[in-house]
Amino acid sequence: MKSVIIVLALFVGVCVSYEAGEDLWAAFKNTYDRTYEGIEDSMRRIVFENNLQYIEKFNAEGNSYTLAVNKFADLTHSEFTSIYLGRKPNPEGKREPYYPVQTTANDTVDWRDKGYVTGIKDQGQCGSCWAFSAIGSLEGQYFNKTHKLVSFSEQELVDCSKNGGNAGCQGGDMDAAFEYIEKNGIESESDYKYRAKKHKCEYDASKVVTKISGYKDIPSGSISAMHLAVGSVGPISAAMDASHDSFQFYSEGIYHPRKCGKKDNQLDHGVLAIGYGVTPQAYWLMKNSWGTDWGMDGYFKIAQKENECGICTSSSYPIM
Ligand SMILES: *[C@@H]1O[C@H](CO)[C@@H](O)[C@H](O)[C@H]1NC(C)=O
Ligand SMILES: CC(=O)N[C@H]1CO[C@H](CO)[C@@H](O)[C@@H]1O
Repeated sequence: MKSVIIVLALFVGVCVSYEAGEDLWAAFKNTYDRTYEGIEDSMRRIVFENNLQYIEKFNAEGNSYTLAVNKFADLTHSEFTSIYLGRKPNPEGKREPYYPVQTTANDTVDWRDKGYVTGIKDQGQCGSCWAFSAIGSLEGQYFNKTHKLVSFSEQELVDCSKNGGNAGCQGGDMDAAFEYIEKNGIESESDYKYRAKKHKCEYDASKVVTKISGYKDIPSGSISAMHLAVGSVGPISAAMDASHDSFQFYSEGIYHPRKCGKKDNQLDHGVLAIGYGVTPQAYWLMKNSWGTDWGMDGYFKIAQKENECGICTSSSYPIM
């Protein structure tokens, strides 16, 4: 039963809060570039936590040496020996970190002015924010490449992307969405319309408009790297902690709640950073997917300082 709950907690991904305790596991995966899915993820997490407990207990005993979490901390001892004594693992992770090419960007940026951003969409009663976030940065990069602003299909991701724990209306992750698009390509919104409900996959390869060659992750937690990315690359997909009561009722101004998580496991909403500004304090300009009748005609501003609500924690964009 416990494991079922853990599996569910891991499957829902972005859009729904995780249970506490996931943060160390998330940090480990981030540091060592692991991508696990579903049951494998929950199993690895249990192994990791057992090892961590072992290490902590060991160190607390005050031995003549101490232990530390390293790249083997998600393996049982027998796996470690069977793998590393004669066999190498085949890590699936293919995240490419983003390294800024430019060292400066404009003080104020709004990609809507450059034609990179489609109109506000509405996810409806479906936890598909992750799909909207991923599609948003894809639309920007597609515009950069083709100078055509095309609305792409969130529904294809909802129905067809089951990789990386993506679960349609039950939540998902933007990077996993990119991996799906890299493999299968993406159809336009007009060919594969949004239903706000998971449906059987109706993917049609002949209708694919574009593929991507991969995606890049902004170095986790770096406000300056995020600033350069948003300032020079285009709209960037971002996850945030949207669990504070006030966000539901946000209207305008710079969002800066008293309590807001920054850790990956606390980020329950997928959004799109489409620019930034400095007045009256440094903020990110964000596109949401809750219709135009929420926030500032569907948009909102959020404070930059201290990586507010984790905007810089798990952000990324596709490469074409
Ligand atoms: C930055 O400012 C320059 C000069 O005003 C402008 O030409 C350019 O388009 C701006 N870049 C962005 C991303 O807004
Ligand atoms: C803003 C942005 O990403 N611009 C890029 C668009 O694509 C060209 C290459 O085709 C890049 O040189 C630009 O930097």
